[in-house]
Amino acid sequence: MNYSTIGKLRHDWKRHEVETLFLLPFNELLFRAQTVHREFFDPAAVQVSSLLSIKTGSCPEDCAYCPQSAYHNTGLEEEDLLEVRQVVEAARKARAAGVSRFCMGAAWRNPGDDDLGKVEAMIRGVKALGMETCMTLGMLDRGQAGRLQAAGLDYYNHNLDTSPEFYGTVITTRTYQDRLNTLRYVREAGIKVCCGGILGMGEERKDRIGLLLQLANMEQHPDSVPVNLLVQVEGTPLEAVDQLDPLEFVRCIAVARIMMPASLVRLSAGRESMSDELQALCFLAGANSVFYGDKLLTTPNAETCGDDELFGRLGMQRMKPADDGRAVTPSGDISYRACGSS
Ligand code: SAM
Ligand code: DTB
Ligand code: SF4
Repeated sequence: MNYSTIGKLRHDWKRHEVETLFLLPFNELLFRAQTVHREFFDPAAVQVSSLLSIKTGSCPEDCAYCPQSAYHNTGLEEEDLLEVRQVVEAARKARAAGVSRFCMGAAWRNPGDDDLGKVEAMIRGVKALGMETCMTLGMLDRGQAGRLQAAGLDYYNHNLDTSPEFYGTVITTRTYQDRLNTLRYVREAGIKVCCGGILGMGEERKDRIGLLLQLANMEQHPDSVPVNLLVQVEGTPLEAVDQLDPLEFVRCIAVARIMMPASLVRLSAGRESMSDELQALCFLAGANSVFYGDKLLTTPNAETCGDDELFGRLGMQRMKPADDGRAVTPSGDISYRACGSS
């Protein structure tokens, strides 16, 4: 691969090129990823999203990683679709905590048309607060994607999760093509795409490469790429899977940054189990977005106090809504309050 092509948006990545990136000495890979990152983003800028589960549990899909699948007994407390005012209130609190994007997730295979009215009202209510909106509701048809766009939805999260080859060992109730179809309807409707995957599900490097190839060779790169580290939940089939080498996780972030240089790469689920130093390496490798807040959808997230402290220690500045992260001018104020101090 020609190093000088790094930094340009490409949609024709070949497997052998990605394999070559993974085989680089770690420091060389991180240097290249950080170089690309700086061509497209202010390296001190971090985009901060928060999550709310708007409908929890008893999902008809059999995703082996997910605590919300009705196929697994995880002791999760189920909850029907929340009321619009509950959702807007949660978003208001998140905004007050400095969050720019509010992501709402539902444990559905697909939304019913009856539910969409309420979901549209949620989008309008959260947008009225001046926040970016993101929804993840499962599969959509063209009409539903159009309705969400008309309600003002900014992003739709729909993950490919892993390679096409490994997909069937993790999920049997839908196909990779189902996922690609929804992603196409979302793009065609004019909604920004948030699409990534989960690492550490027992897949091999070739599957991680397969996922990255799918994402980076889309006609348009996903605007946001969430990279989740599996949260191993008791009662799911993946509760005891071998843990991924943390440095392999960092390599994946770096390769994602190089392949999709203009996308937000989000250090997503799994941060609770990561040290500050590992997260700092992920930021160095090009991650520039996180989920912030005490909870992900149903599992605990890294604590907000610890995150504030970490951003302070690393001199990172939060992006504002609609900020593209290209030119966040560091304020020079990198003071921070340690957790627990008044
Ligand atoms: N039901 C919708 C769907 O599957 O698209 C939306 C909600 S689903 C929980 C959203 C994403 O959460 C999944 O695509 C998966 O990538 C991620 N996820 C679920 N359980 C996870 C876990 N235990 N660890 C890491 N990521 C997980
Ligand atoms: C994404 O890629 N990760 C988020 C969000 N998109 C919806 C979800 C993580 C869920 C982790 C398990 C849980 O809390 O239920
Ligand atoms: Fe349902 Fe989404 Fe969980 Fe799969 S990942 S079981 S579709 S909530």
